[in-house]
Amino acid sequence: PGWIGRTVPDVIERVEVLVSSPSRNYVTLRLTTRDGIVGLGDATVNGRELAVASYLRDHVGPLLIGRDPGRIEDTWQYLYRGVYWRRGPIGMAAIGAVDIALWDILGKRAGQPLYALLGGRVRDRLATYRHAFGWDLPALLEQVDAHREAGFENIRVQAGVPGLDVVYGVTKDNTVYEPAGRAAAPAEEIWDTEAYLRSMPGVIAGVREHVGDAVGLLHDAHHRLTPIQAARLGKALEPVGMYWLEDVTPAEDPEALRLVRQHTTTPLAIGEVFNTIWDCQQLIENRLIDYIRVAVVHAGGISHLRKIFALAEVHGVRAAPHGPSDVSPISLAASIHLGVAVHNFAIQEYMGYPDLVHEAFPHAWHVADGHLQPGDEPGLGVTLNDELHHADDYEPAYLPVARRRDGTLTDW
Ligand code: KDG
Ligand code: MG
Repeated sequence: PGWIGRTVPDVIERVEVLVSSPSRNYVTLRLTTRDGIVGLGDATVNGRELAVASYLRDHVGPLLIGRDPGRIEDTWQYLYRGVYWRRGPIGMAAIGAVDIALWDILGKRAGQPLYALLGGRVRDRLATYRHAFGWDLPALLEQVDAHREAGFENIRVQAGVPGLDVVYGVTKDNTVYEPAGRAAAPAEEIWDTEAYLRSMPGVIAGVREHVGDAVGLLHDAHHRLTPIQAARLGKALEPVGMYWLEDVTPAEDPEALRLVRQHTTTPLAIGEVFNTIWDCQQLIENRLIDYIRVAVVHAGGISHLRKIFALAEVHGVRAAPHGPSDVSPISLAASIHLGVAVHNFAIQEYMGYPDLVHEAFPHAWHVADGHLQPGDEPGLGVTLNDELHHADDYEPAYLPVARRRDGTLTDW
């Protein structure tokens, strides 16, 4: 009776955690409220899917039942501060999934696309970059040309390395690239940084020569270099005028990037493996990077990304979230809504998905004229095609591990 004449808050009534494999593995959170509103969240941690699924099912889900879905920040704080052992990829991906799903519910309740609730558009369209790779320069240029013909203005370029059999971001036969292999244990690859440093600047310079000045070129070193090697690469690429050089050194060492920064004007990007604002605080406050790449799923959802981006805004660092095929189209939707509403958002990675993934997660976001658009459906604008989410399709898949030629384990 106390509620008569007032809006009765809705409550979360059902929590479902779906581990499925529409061609590759994803963990999806589906929250349903008493009023029948459905919110979707992505909780995929590539290669550790069942850990986050259990965290959600066994520890987080039961705490959500009966909660007001409108208390998004309070729920975030409850799931973060309410755990003595906090942070880390598994816990933060679980919080991220809940947060994304609650914003989705809020948008649907309001009948508004998420970007409208985040302050509305600050831009008409969102820049994106696609991946091009080729074992050698001619093969790489074929993919670069295909992306340009499709209207994309920014392209990540990865190439093979003479003397190596396997290289991150490339396939030897130039077919579809998917680093996670379905097997009981990770594949082992041999890595040789010196060979890479000898060949890569020339390949990237070759791409620049081919495309002219108008295309943004990006390259991902995937955390494999020492600071001085990274500095050498950055300097070698200065004449190319890169959009950015990504993940040059292992991400847990911010001081490494200070050394790199002292030697090169090539813009630096990092952050896809960060989980919280505290992982990037030093990098942002000391202006050691130009782009922060935190992913909405892995860094605590929309609520936490907004705080990271606000900190970055104060320090002239721009947002450029991770967008590989191992964050689901739900995460990508959240990122795109943020992307049109956040002033210091620069560019959204869009690796693309196999067709079955698009079918499994029908989505309002889309590509138009080489840019991303969130669409105008309420909330995130993503639904689930239940017929393509079967729990028994799940098979473990692992990212590779890398060893140097002498057998020492190194960063993949
Ligand atoms: O699961 C690992 C991938 O997300 C990562 O290798 C992709 O580095 C990546 C990128 O920039 O997309
Ligand atoms: Mg990367």
